[in-house]
Amino acid sequence: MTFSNSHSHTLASPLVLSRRHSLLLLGMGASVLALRPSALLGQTQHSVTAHNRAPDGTQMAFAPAILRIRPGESVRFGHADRGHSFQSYDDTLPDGARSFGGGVGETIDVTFRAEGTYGYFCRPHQAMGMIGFVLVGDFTRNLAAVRAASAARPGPMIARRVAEYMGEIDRIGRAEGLI
Ligand SMILES: [Cu+2]
Repeated sequence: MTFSNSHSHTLASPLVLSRRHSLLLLGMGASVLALRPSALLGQTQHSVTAHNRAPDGTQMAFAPAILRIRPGESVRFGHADRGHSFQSYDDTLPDGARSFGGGVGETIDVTFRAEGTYGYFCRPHQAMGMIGFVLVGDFTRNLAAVRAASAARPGPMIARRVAEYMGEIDRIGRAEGLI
Protein backbone atom coordinates (compact mmCIF):
# COMPACT_ATOMS: atom_id res chain seq x y z
CA MET A 1 0.00 0.00 0.00
CA THR A 2 1.40 3.40 -0.87
CA PHE A 3 0.55 6.69 0.68
CA SER A 4 1.67 9.76 -1.18
CA ASN A 5 2.55 12.01 1.71
CA SER A 6 0.35 11.09 4.61
CA HIS A 7 -0.93 8.22 6.63
CA SER A 8 -3.03 7.65 9.69
CA HIS A 9 -2.04 6.28 13.05
CA THR A 10 -5.57 6.16 14.36
CA LEU A 11 -5.40 3.35 16.91
CA ALA A 12 -8.95 2.13 16.76
CA SER A 13 -11.92 2.85 14.61
CA PRO A 14 -15.06 3.66 16.56
CA LEU A 15 -16.35 5.48 13.55
CA VAL A 16 -19.80 4.81 12.31
CA LEU A 17 -19.94 6.19 8.85
CA SER A 18 -23.10 6.17 6.86
CA ARG A 19 -23.10 3.96 3.81
CA ARG A 20 -23.16 7.01 1.62
CA HIS A 21 -20.08 8.40 3.33
CA SER A 22 -18.34 5.06 3.14
CA LEU A 23 -18.91 4.85 -0.57
CA LEU A 24 -17.80 8.42 -0.95
CA LEU A 25 -14.62 7.63 0.93
CA LEU A 26 -13.95 4.54 -1.16
CA GLY A 27 -13.76 6.78 -4.16
CA MET A 28 -11.02 8.88 -2.66
CA GLY A 29 -7.30 8.27 -2.53
CA ALA A 30 -5.84 6.56 0.50
CA SER A 31 -4.17 9.71 1.76
CA VAL A 32 -7.44 11.59 1.62
CA LEU A 33 -9.27 8.72 3.28
CA ALA A 34 -6.85 8.87 6.19
CA LEU A 35 -7.74 12.47 6.82
CA ARG A 36 -11.50 12.26 6.50
CA PRO A 37 -12.95 10.56 9.58
CA SER A 38 -12.25 13.31 12.12
CA ALA A 39 -13.51 15.91 9.70
CA LEU A 40 -16.75 13.98 9.21
CA LEU A 41 -17.25 13.71 12.96
CA GLY A 42 -16.52 17.37 13.48
CA GLN A 43 -13.84 16.66 16.06
CA THR A 44 -11.17 19.17 16.87
CA GLN A 45 -8.28 18.78 14.47
CA HIS A 46 -5.12 19.98 16.12
CA SER A 47 -1.94 20.59 14.26
CA VAL A 48 1.77 20.78 14.96
CA THR A 49 4.25 21.99 12.38
CA ALA A 50 7.99 21.53 12.06
CA HIS A 51 10.01 24.70 11.51
CA ASN A 52 13.56 25.76 10.71
CA ARG A 53 12.58 28.85 12.66
CA ALA A 54 9.38 28.70 14.69
CA PRO A 55 7.03 31.71 14.91
CA ASP A 56 8.48 32.52 18.35
CA GLY A 57 11.96 32.69 16.84
CA THR A 58 13.24 29.34 18.13
CA GLN A 59 15.54 27.60 15.64
CA MET A 60 14.68 24.01 14.70
CA ALA A 61 11.49 23.67 16.69
CA PHE A 62 7.95 22.34 16.58
CA ALA A 63 5.06 24.76 16.95
CA PRO A 64 3.37 24.42 19.26
CA ALA A 65 6.09 22.42 21.01
CA ILE A 66 3.64 21.61 23.79
CA LEU A 67 0.14 20.73 22.69
CA ARG A 68 -2.74 20.21 25.14
CA ILE A 69 -5.57 17.98 23.92
CA ARG A 70 -8.38 15.72 25.12
CA PRO A 71 -8.34 11.90 24.85
CA GLY A 72 -9.57 10.77 21.46
CA GLU A 73 -8.56 13.93 19.66
CA SER A 74 -6.34 13.90 16.60
CA VAL A 75 -3.28 15.83 15.64
CA ARG A 76 -1.85 16.48 12.21
CA PHE A 77 1.92 16.67 12.29
CA GLY A 78 2.98 18.67 9.26
CA HIS A 79 5.81 20.70 7.85
CA ALA A 80 6.45 24.41 7.47
CA ASP A 81 9.94 23.63 6.16
CA ARG A 82 11.69 20.67 4.58
CA GLY A 83 13.99 18.20 6.26
CA HIS A 84 12.10 17.38 9.46
CA SER A 85 10.35 14.34 10.87
CA PHE A 86 8.16 13.28 13.77
CA GLN A 87 8.99 10.26 15.94
CA SER A 88 7.62 9.34 19.35
CA TYR A 89 9.96 8.61 22.24
CA ASP A 90 8.84 5.06 22.83
CA ASP A 91 10.55 4.69 26.20
CA THR A 92 8.01 6.96 27.87
CA LEU A 93 4.70 6.31 26.12
CA PRO A 94 1.62 6.29 28.38
CA ASP A 95 0.22 2.85 29.25
CA GLY A 96 -1.71 1.45 26.31
CA ALA A 97 -0.33 3.96 23.85
CA ARG A 98 1.22 3.04 20.54
CA SER A 99 4.32 4.57 19.03
CA PHE A 100 3.95 6.92 16.09
CA GLY A 101 6.26 8.44 13.55
CA GLY A 102 7.02 9.13 9.94
CA GLY A 103 9.87 9.69 7.56
CA VAL A 104 11.50 13.01 6.77
CA GLY A 105 8.94 15.32 5.19
CA GLU A 106 6.05 12.98 5.93
CA THR A 107 2.84 14.42 7.30
CA ILE A 108 1.13 12.09 9.77
CA ASP A 109 -2.21 12.13 11.55
CA VAL A 110 -2.29 10.62 15.03
CA THR A 111 -5.29 10.00 17.27
CA PHE A 112 -4.34 10.05 20.94
CA ARG A 113 -6.53 7.85 23.13
CA ALA A 114 -4.42 6.91 26.16
CA GLU A 115 -4.04 9.69 28.70
CA GLY A 116 -0.57 10.86 29.52
CA THR A 117 2.39 12.81 28.22
CA TYR A 118 3.80 11.88 24.81
CA GLY A 119 7.28 13.02 23.90
CA TYR A 120 8.52 13.06 20.33
CA PHE A 121 11.45 14.34 18.33
CA CYS A 122 12.77 15.14 14.87
CA ARG A 123 15.27 12.50 13.77
CA PRO A 124 17.59 14.87 11.86
CA HIS A 125 17.57 17.57 14.57
CA GLN A 126 17.08 15.79 17.87
CA ALA A 127 20.56 16.83 19.00
CA MET A 128 19.61 20.46 18.35
CA GLY A 129 16.76 20.13 20.80
CA MET A 130 14.00 19.59 18.26
CA ILE A 131 11.57 17.83 20.56
CA GLY A 132 7.93 18.25 21.49
CA PHE A 133 5.23 17.03 23.82
CA VAL A 134 1.53 16.22 23.50
CA LEU A 135 -0.40 16.37 26.76
CA VAL A 136 -3.50 14.14 26.68
CA GLY A 137 -6.15 14.23 29.39
CA ASP A 138 -4.52 13.62 32.77
CA PHE A 139 -1.01 14.01 31.41
CA THR A 140 0.56 13.62 34.85
CA ARG A 141 0.08 9.83 34.76
CA ASN A 142 3.53 9.22 33.26
CA LEU A 143 4.97 12.69 33.66
CA ALA A 144 7.60 11.60 36.19
CA ALA A 145 8.93 9.02 33.75
CA VAL A 146 8.89 11.51 30.87
CA ARG A 147 10.66 14.09 33.00
CA ALA A 148 13.40 11.65 34.03
CA ALA A 149 13.92 10.27 30.51
CA SER A 150 13.93 13.74 28.97
CA ALA A 151 16.49 15.00 31.47
CA ALA A 152 18.72 12.03 30.62
CA ARG A 153 18.81 12.65 26.86
CA PRO A 154 22.31 13.63 25.81
CA GLY A 155 23.44 17.05 24.73
CA PRO A 156 23.28 20.62 26.01
CA MET A 157 20.81 21.78 23.37
CA ILE A 158 18.30 19.09 24.32
CA ALA A 159 18.86 19.87 28.01
CA ARG A 160 18.02 23.54 27.51
CA ARG A 161 14.90 22.72 25.54
CA VAL A 162 13.80 20.08 28.06
CA ALA A 163 14.18 22.53 30.95
CA GLU A 164 12.13 25.15 29.12
CA TYR A 165 9.39 22.75 28.06
CA MET A 166 9.13 20.98 31.40
CA GLY A 167 8.69 24.36 33.05
CA GLU A 168 5.83 25.11 30.69
CA ILE A 169 4.28 21.66 31.25
CA ASP A 170 4.45 22.21 35.01
CA ARG A 171 2.74 25.59 34.62
CA ILE A 172 -0.06 23.94 32.65
CA GLY A 173 -0.41 21.20 35.27
CA ARG A 174 -0.59 23.69 38.12
CA ALA A 175 -3.08 25.89 36.29
CA GLU A 176 -5.34 22.88 35.80
CA GLY A 177 -4.88 21.60 39.37
CA LEU A 178 -3.23 18.38 38.16
CA ILE A 179 0.07 19.00 39.92
CU1 LIG B 1 13.99 18.77 12.29
